Amino acid sequence: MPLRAPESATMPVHNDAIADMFDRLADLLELEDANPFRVRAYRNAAGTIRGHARPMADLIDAGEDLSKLPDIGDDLAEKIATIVANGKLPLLLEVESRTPAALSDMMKIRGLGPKRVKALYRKLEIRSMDDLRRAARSGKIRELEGFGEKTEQLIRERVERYVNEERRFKLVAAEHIATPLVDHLQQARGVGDVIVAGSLRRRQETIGDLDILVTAGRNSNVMDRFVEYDEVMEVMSKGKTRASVRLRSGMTVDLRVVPKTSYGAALVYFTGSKAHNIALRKAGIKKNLKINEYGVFRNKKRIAGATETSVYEAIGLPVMPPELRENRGELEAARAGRLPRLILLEDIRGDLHCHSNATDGNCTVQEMAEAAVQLGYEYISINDHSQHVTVANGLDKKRLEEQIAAVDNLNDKLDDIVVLKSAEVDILEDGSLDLPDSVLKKLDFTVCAVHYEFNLTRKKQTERVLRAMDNRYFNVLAHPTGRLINEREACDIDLERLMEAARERGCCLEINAHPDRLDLNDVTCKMARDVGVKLVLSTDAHRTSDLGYMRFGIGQARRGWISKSDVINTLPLEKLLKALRRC
Ligand code: DGT
Ligand code: CA
Ligand code: CA
Repeated sequence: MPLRAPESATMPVHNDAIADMFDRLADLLELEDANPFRVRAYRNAAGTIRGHARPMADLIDAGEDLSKLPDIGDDLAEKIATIVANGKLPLLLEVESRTPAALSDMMKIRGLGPKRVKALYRKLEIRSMDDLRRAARSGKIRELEGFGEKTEQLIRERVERYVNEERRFKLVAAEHIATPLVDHLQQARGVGDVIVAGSLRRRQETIGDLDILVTAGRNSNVMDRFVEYDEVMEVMSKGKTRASVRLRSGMTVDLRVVPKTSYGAALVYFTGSKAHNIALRKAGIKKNLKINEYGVFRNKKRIAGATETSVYEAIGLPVMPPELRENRGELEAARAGRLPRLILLEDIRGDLHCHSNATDGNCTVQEMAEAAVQLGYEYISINDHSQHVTVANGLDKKRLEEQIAAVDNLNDKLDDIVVLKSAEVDILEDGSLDLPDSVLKKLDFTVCAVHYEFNLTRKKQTERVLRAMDNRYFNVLAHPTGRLINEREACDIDLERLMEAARERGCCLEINAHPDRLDLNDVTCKMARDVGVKLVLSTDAHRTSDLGYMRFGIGQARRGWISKSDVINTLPLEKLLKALRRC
C-alpha cells in the first residue's frame, strides 16, 4: 500500500496518516510471521482511526481517553499519542529497519499483500524492485502458486509506475505541505515576497519538489528560519542565498533568496518550465539579449528583471500565465497576439458533479446546497451513483424518483440556489445506461461514466461510450479516461473521436477537478478546445469541503488553454440549461 504523504507539521497529523502507519506495521509484522492476533489488532485499530469523524489530535487535545475507542487499548492509545506528538511511530521505524529493503519496498506496491511478497521473496528470490520488474516481464510470476497472468500483469504495471513516480506528490498534497511552510517563512525578519514557483505555480498535476523564492535584505534570518522549520528532516545544503532540505513528508524543498531587483527574472526562471525557459532564452538571443535568473542583459547592462512583466516585455512579449509556460506553442501564440484569455475560478457559477449521502457521499443534499451558496454558486447538481457501480447502495429507479421529489421540495425552500436533479449513470459494458429512460427523462441532465471494465481494447471501449452517447438522455461524459493519478492508468480510448461525437450530439465532456483524477488533464483539455466540444468543470465532491477542489480543475483547464466560453457551468442557470440541451 502506498504510504500517504503525512500532512504538514503545523497541521495535526491526519487520521489517515496514523491509520496508514498501523496498516504498514501490521503488514511488516505479518511478513515476519508475527502472532496473527497482534497483526489483526493493528489492522483493526487502523480501521477505527480511519473511520473516526474527528481527528485523533483533537480528541487528545480535548483530553479524551482514546483507549475507550473500539479496538484501541492502552498500548494503542499511547502509540497514537506518540504519532500525534512526533509524527512518527518508533516501533514502525524499528520494524522497518530490520525488514529487508526489498520486502518493505514490495509491500508498497498496491495489491501485493504480505503473503504474495513472501512468496516472491522466498520462491523467486526477489531482492529488489529491479528483480521484481524483471520477473514480471519474463513471465515467471504467473507460474507461482496463487498468482496467475492477471496478477502478473498488475504487478508489472504497478512496478513500472512505482519506479517512475515514486517521488512525485499529488498537487493537493504538495499544497498542504507548502502552505504552512510559506507562512513560516513569511514570519522571518526582513522578508518581502515568499512565493512557491516551479511546477506548483504552473499547477502541474504532480509535483517533484517545491521551489520557493523569497525576496529579502541582507539582515534577514530567513535561511536560518528555513532550516529550523519543524518538519525539516535533513538539510541537504545551506548557503547564503540558496538551501535545500528534505521534509518529513519526503518532499524536497529548494529555497532561493534574491534581491528585489532580480525578483521577476528569478521568478520566471524558477517557475519554468525548463522547456519554456530555454525557448525564452532563444527568443532573447535573437534580440541580442541575455536572459538568466538575475535579469535581462544587453551587453553587460541590465535592462529588466524586477518584475516578470519587465522580463517578457524586454523580448517583446506579453507576460503569460504560469500554467501556459510549457513550451506548447505559447511563445508563438503570444507573438501573434493569440494567447487565450484563460478561465478563472470566479467564472464558475455552479458545480455539476456532486454526491450526497444517498449513495457514497457524506453529506445531505441540503448541506451540499448550503455549502455551494457559501461559494457564491447559483446552482449545484446532485449526481448520485446508479446501481451498477461498485458502491453498495447505488440508486435504482424508485430511489432516484424519491430523490427527485425530495429535491423539488428542497428547491421550494431554498432562495439562493437551485439544486439540479441529476445522477451519475453507469455506462454498462455494452454501452447501455444503467437506469431506464423513463427516469432519466425526469432529470435536468445526466452525467454518465465508466466505472468498470477499464481494460477493454481501444476499439471496444470507444464504441462502448459512443453507444452510450447515442442515448438521448446522455449529457456529460464524466472523468472520460478513468485514470487515478499514481494509481490507475487512463483507459485506452479514442478521446478525439469521443469529443467529435459529443460535439455533434450536443454532449459535453467533464473536467473532473478531484485532485486524484484531474480527468480531462491538461493535454486532453487542449484537445477538447481544438475539437470545439463544450466542457463542464466539476469536483465530484463527496462532502461539502470537496467543493473547494474546483481550483485543481481550473489549473488543468488553464494548462489546457481553456477559456470561460469553453465551459458551460460559467453560464447563468437559464443559459446553462439551454447549453445542456442536446441537438
Ligand atoms: P518538478 O519539481 O519535477 O515537479 O518540476 P519543476 O518544473 O518544478 O522543476 P525543478 O524543480 O527541477 O526546477 C524548477 C524550475 O527551475 C524549472 O521549472 C525551470 C528551472 N530550471 C531547472 N533546471 C533548469 C535548466 O537546466 N535550465 C533552465 N533554463 N531552467 C531550469
Ligand atoms: Ca520543482
Ligand atoms: Ca527544484
